[in-house]
Amino acid sequence: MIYFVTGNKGKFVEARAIIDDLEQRNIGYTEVQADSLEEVATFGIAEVMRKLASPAIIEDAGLFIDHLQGFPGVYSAYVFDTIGNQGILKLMAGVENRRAVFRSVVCYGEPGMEPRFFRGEMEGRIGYAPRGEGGFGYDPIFEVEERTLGEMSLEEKNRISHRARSMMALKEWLDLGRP
Ligand code: ITT
Repeated sequence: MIYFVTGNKGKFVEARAIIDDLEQRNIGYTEVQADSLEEVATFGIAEVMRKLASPAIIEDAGLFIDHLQGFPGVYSAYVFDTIGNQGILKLMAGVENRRAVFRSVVCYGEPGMEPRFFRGEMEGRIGYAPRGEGGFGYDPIFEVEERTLGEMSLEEKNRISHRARSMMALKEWLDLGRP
């Protein structure tokens, strides 16, 4: 059994559909201000290992918008909680280049072991208005081939998402016996 330390139920449900053996723990950790998702995760997993001392993962994810030079990126959680999807749509008003990428970095820790990282990405576009009731966070404004992630079922999102890819990479490594 592996703990997934996150306060985000949506993330957990998506990850759990790929790796059976996960249990959500919402014990929190400090998200340092850093330039990369990896750096945030490195500090996070060290803190989690001090608290839990058992196999655990954390995940840092972010939305990187081309036209905004990668913003909100590592600030995605703060930006979502402040200006939200409407704020992003405002920043993108009248912008033609709507290309964006979701990135996920999963960090696996175990007592006495160097942390391991697993990454996933998904390309898409920022829509013009929120659509769909599914998913969480930026899902209603992120389009992949005409539909937003908010309009997809969990199974559909998990066929293409950044998180599904990083979690699949973790799963493969676990299935190989953690080489
Ligand atoms: P934890 O840190 O507790 O895991 P969090 O929601 O703060 O939960 P992140 O810092 O990784 O997680 O998330 C960055 C932001 O990006 C946050 O607002 C999420 O809602 C959003 N986000 C992450 N993955 C997403 C996805 O698959 N679809 C839509 N939004 C997503």
